[in-house]
Amino acid sequence: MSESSDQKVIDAAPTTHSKLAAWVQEIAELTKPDHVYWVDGTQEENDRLTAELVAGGTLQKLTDPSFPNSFAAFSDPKDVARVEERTFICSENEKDAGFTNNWESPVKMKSMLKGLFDGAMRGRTMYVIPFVMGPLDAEQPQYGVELTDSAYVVASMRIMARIGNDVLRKMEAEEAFFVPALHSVGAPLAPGQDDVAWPCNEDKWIVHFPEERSIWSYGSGYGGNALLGKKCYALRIASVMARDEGWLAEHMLILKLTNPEGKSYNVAAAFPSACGKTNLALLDPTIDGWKAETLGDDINWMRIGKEGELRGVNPEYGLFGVAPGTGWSTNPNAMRAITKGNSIFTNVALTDEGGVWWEGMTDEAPAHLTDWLGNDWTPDSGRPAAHPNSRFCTPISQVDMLAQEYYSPDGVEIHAILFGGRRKTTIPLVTQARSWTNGIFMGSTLSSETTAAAAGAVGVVRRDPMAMLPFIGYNAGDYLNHWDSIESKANPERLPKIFLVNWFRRNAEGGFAWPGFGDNSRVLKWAIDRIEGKADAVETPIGFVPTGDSIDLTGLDMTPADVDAAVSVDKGEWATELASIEEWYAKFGEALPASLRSELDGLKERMGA
Ligand code: GTP
Ligand code: SPV
Ligand code: MN
Repeated sequence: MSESSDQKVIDAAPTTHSKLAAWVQEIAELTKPDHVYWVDGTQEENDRLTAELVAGGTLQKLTDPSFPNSFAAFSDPKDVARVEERTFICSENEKDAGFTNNWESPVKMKSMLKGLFDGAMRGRTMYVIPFVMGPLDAEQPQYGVELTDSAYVVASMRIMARIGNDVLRKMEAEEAFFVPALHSVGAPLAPGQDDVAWPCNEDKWIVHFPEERSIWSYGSGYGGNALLGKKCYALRIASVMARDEGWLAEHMLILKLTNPEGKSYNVAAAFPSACGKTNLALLDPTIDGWKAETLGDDINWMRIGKEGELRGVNPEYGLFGVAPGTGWSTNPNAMRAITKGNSIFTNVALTDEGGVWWEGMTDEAPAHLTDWLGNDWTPDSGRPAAHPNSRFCTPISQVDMLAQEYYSPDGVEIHAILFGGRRKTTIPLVTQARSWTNGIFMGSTLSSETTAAAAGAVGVVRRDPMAMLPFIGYNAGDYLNHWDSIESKANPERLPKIFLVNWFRRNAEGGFAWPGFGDNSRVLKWAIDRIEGKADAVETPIGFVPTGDSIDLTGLDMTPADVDAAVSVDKGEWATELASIEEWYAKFGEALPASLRSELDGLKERMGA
């Protein structure tokens, strides 16, 4: 970078935040963009950036009036999901990253990354995005600044997080700490070189420095790899902050439920990627008199409140939802939010009317589409029109059922926690934990068949503690210990009750044993009735499951015997499960909390194993 452009960077820095100005200067010198642009977050700016993205071919403006002010983007086919094997936690000590994370020494990693980032933004603009996770009027606003050379990331971050001038002004006034989050698609342009619609690099690095609380992401423009406020900050870095400060940063939806008596309960639920968080967060109850309101669909920051209660806040500002399977019959609330407009769709199919479509949006597929790869598509094509990890990115404020408390910096009291995964067998529809630690045991052994949300094989059972396997920013054993220790930090009377759920169990015919979606309200009703001491349960070795007639089946074509089957605990299946849990726990070595080892021993004893 020449003297004069260095000067330009300093002059252009419209901030009195000296650390921020210095960091932007340092990164501009390293990455050598043509311009540095400070994002103000206004509508005019967004209109300008999206127009530029349309002109450059990254975005396509939708012309179907059902999707006002909305755009479609199509990624490089090699850049369609989070890349877990390229994700690193570079703590000072390898032990602090633990066996669930990739690790490299921070010094080595930084020096390698500095090489990659050297000149990485040539020919591009470096955007400076001041953002805050959670409300700006929080007692301690959690600031971040993302530097990125992707305008698509700017437009998406504007939906997913609170960004821009208001954030910057408040950050300056406090000369506040912020998480420095650096992102480049890793595709510098030589003078005169034409850009492509979706620049990226085959070499991808999603790197976290937990002690420094910083993020360096290189080579991908997609989702959680690039929108750094989301998984990188609000889960991986925040989980480390939470460990140090006595709170929890979790991969959870938050849902407010009000029963027919008018009493409200807030339920948080941790399910692995593409296992139903967004769907449950936008639940349309199928039982009379129950009302559901959305608080969050992916991330829940929980702190202990003044009365020792656990309080949850959704730090995000938008929904980044799996498109396929989101439809007018399965998730009308999501469809209503999406069709209000102001959305960015990535890797979905285009209709001939200039709208978008994906598998499951409507019962019948349109006769003709342009698929996510740009090919003609008809229902006979024999392949999906939308990528299985295609996404809608929509402001959460457009959700009609959004609870007013979403905007409250104090969040809401969490009354119940669900852990859930995608398992064809073994795991009952719902099981109530015997105690807090028994609930932590359930969370720690949570398992799910892998999905398209991450690169790699799909359908393989893997353990995913608290649905946080790809997101725990430190040693997983310490993480479980931290969870267990919440019991002694909180008011035991106010601790949430813990439940294990599985919407995906199969019946003898191979179909789903439970209808799922809106009917999950029936399971939530049972859980809340349990909290109120009203619902019946059977004690099994793994915990309390509903009696066949304690689940409200009104209006469903199901019998109590079907419920019995959906919640059955099969000794044979559990023998296999226990062996697999043993193997899983062995990986933790010394770091496994003794309380969880006793939980496993107790379970084996109860199982007669
Ligand atoms: P991420 O955003 O990747 O973290 O995923 P998520 O946990 O928000 O999952 P989402 O709600 O988007 O659902 C993922 C897939 O699971 C979709 O294809 C849904 O149609 C399907 N799904 C969600 N809930 C249910 C359910 O209750 N039963 C069944 N059978 N499928 C469900
Ligand atoms: C997930 O994979 O859990 C997502 C999508 O929610 S991403 O933001 O890409 O992580
Ligand atoms: Mn989701």
